[in-house]
Amino acid sequence: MTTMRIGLLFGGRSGEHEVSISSARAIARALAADENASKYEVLPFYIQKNGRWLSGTLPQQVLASGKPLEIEEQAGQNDSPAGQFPNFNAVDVWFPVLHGPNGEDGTVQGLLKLMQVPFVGSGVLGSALGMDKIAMKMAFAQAGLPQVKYIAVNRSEIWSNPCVFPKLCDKIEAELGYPCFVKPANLGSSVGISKARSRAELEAALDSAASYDRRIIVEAGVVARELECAVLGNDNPQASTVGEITFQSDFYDYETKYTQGQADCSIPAKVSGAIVSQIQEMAVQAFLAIDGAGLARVDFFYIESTGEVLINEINTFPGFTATSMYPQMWAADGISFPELVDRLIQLALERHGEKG
Ligand code: G1L
Repeated sequence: MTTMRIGLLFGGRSGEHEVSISSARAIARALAADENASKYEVLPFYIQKNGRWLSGTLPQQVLASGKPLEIEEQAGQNDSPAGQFPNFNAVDVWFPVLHGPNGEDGTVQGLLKLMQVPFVGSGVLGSALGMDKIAMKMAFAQAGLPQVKYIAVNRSEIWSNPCVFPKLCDKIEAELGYPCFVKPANLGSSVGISKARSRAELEAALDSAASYDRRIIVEAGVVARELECAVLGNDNPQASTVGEITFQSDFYDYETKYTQGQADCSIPAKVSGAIVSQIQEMAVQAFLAIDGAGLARVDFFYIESTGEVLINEINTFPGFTATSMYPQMWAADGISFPELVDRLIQLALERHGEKG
């Protein structure tokens, strides 16, 4: 049997550069594990923080060390992003282990699709909808999935017209109230997110979010438990055991939670079988609503006092190290990390073979 060449595309211009290196390392290790080693060969391609593409031995070094490659300020042929652009004929299946606001929001998928090569994960539409919170919520609403109340805002409503801004704040107060959460619509970054408890805080929060993204979302605050479910598949996706994220009470403020990730997880979540079934069903619906492919992690709010389950968001690029939630939830169903990586490659080939 000839080995299949797996192109690992990692690093990238986003704030998640280091996370991308960790995930790519975990995937490379899984491809070299006993059950996969005879089937696959890893070819790493590394995008530096300045956007320059590298192939050959340097990406191997980055994978081995787990550390970003320092950027050398050398003028020359290699400065352009396409410096050492990959030879697309040298790879059988791609793993785009990239995320973030700087061009990986469906654009890398567009490049791979244009090159007519198989790749792991969602396509252009699914990746783009998974990245933009406003478009994602519109897709969820259309699918009839319950979610927290929200208002979509454009930067121009905040910055350009002094008559519009007070009206916008009035509307947010009337429809959402306090506390509410103001976020850049682009999920790639955790920066620019704030909790508003008053008019003054709302005004400051909107101004801050507008400096990060043209599109902004304001969400009503809820007191809820946070549950997650992993989805795997293409046209007939399967949902995993449900997990719960808990936050140490001392750190239970929004900023800390999202910037420092002070979280513990418990798998399976301690909730009733009925809640588990409801979440699994909603996770699959959400995956189909955004045209997901391969994998996604779907996050929920569970309001215990009323029994309500609301969808929070879908992540088509979940954390992907051996200790991340996504692989852990599948591990609870008996799917090991190397097996998960193997299945994702099979799903990529399956999707590539279909028309459209
Ligand atoms: F290729 C997969 F499997 F679809 C894939 C790609 C990227 C899985 C998970 C990720 N995750 C990330 O890239 C990251 C957000 C953890 C780092 Cl940038």
